[in-house]
Parts: sequence; structure tokens; C-alpha cells
Amino acid sequence: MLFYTHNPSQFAFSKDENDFNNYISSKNGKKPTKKSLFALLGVPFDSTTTYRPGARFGPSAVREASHNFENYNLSCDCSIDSTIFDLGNVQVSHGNFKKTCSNLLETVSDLLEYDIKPIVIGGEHTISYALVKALNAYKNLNELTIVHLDAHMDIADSYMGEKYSHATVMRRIFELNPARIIQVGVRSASYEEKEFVQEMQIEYYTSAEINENLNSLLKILDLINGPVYLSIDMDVFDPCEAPSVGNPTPGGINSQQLEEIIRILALKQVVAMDIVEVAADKIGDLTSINAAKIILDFISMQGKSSLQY
Ligand SMILES: [Mn+2]
Repeated sequence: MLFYTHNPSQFAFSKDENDFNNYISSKNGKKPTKKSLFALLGVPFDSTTTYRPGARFGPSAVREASHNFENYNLSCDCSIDSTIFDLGNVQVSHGNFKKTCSNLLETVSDLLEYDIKPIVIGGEHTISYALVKALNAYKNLNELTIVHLDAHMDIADSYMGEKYSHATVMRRIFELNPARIIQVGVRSASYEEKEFVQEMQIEYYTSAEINENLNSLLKILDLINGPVYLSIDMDVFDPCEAPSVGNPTPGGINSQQLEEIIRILALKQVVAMDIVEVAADKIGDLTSINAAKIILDFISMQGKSSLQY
């Protein structure tokens, strides 16, 4: 029997949890060896949001928006040929980051055990900490480059009394001692944050610098060696292209620049990524569409060694 149906609440072009379980049992515990496998996880958590709430709806909104796109990508003349499993959402405990972080860390650790790369849709930015912490058990963080696309540095030691907050997440990640942190598209920070990143020699490239000379950033990203963790706060975009975020900040970068950045990063050894801070509240939301596009661009472009810029 054949039903001509699909599940609109599942990410476009993905396989579901049953396929995932079949894959795992067919592998009988053996790690895959050839093409990259990706697993999508939603984390509908937004407990430390300080301005515009709603990131808990991000995973559903981005999945819905993914159905707006084609499997074929005209920009790179390539199609999606990697397997992507949509495993649904991680159980969150609203108001309790510690418990949510623990659930996410354990789930992601299981995926890494099978050499499956997590792509996590937030949720607020705080969740990135759990992902980098999970990587710690499988990769040498001394070799890991964090590429952080964001309007904000997110590197305060604490924010409104919280150590674990969307505004402190990069400080907690910095404390895990990754090899390098590169901040892309920043245009907002406290004076203390700016002093800290300069003192610690954390690289940052402002949206104004990128608007002035995108190629200079692309060359820097292209020189990255070793494993990469990619964290994308959707407020890196100018609010005219991504208004539904927790902290909209004028003067951002645009979707074409993002596409070029992803084109370079997709050829790097990205071991996990997150797309966070989509606080969308309606079908067809522009922020969700741009977030879904990033994931689809990344999946279709990754591993295509012939791409040029
Ligand atoms: Mn931000």
C-alpha cells in the first residue's frame, strides 16, 4: 500500500525516527564510514530570554518553513545527498537550564557515539553550551574552532544574576578551552565584553567590516583547520531579514552574505551546529525561512569539494 502523504511537522527531505532506529539496528553498533549523517534536534527552551520571548516555538517554525524549499540548490548546482534524520525535540524542563542541558547533552552524546552530526534548532542560545560540552568527550576541544555568528558577543561572565544565560553562553564555552573562537557579524557588546575579547585574543569581525569586505572574512574562514563547531544566532541577520528573534539589532548582514559564509564553512570539518533564537509566531515567518535555508544550504553544500568563491 502506498500513501501519498508527508508529515509537515518533520523537516523537509529528512527521514524520521523509525528510519533512524532501523539504521542504528542495521549497523548493529558499528559506526558509519562513508557519507556524513546528520540528526536534527529541536530544543524548545527559552527561559532566560530578556526582550522578545518565543524561541521555544523556533523548532516547529523552522521545520514548517523548510517545506518552502527545493531539494536542488541553484546557487551551488548541487542537491541534498546526505542523510538527515529528524529526531523531534529534546525534552526540556522550562525554567530549569540544568535539567534541559543534561537531557540535551545525553542525547547529543548518543548521536556522537554513532558518528552522527547533530544539527540543533533552538531555543535560546544558552543551549549551545550543552553541545560543546558533549563534544568534549569525543573530540579534543584543544583542536576545536568555534565559529559564532551573532549580533552579540554573549561573553558576559553573568547576566541579570545568571551564570547560564543567552548573554553568557560564549563565556561558558570559552571556559571549556576550545582552540579558537571566531565571532562573526557582531555589533553589540558591553564595554567589559569588548575588553575581555581583546584581552583574550578572541577574534571578532563586525557586520560593518563584513559589509565593507566580505571576501576578507571568507578567506579567514577558509583557512580554518580541524574540527569546527558552528553556532548561528539568527540575530546576526539584519532585522529586515530576520525580525523574529529575541534581541533584534539593526545593522546586520544579509542572506546572500550568510549563504557565502555557509558555502565556505560547509567544506570544513563541522562536527555539530546550532541555529538559535528563532522566536517566530506565524506560518511563513521570514526568520524561520532564513533559518531553514541555512540548514538546507549547509546540508546540500557540505562535502562538495569543487565549490568556489
Ligand atoms: Mn544574539
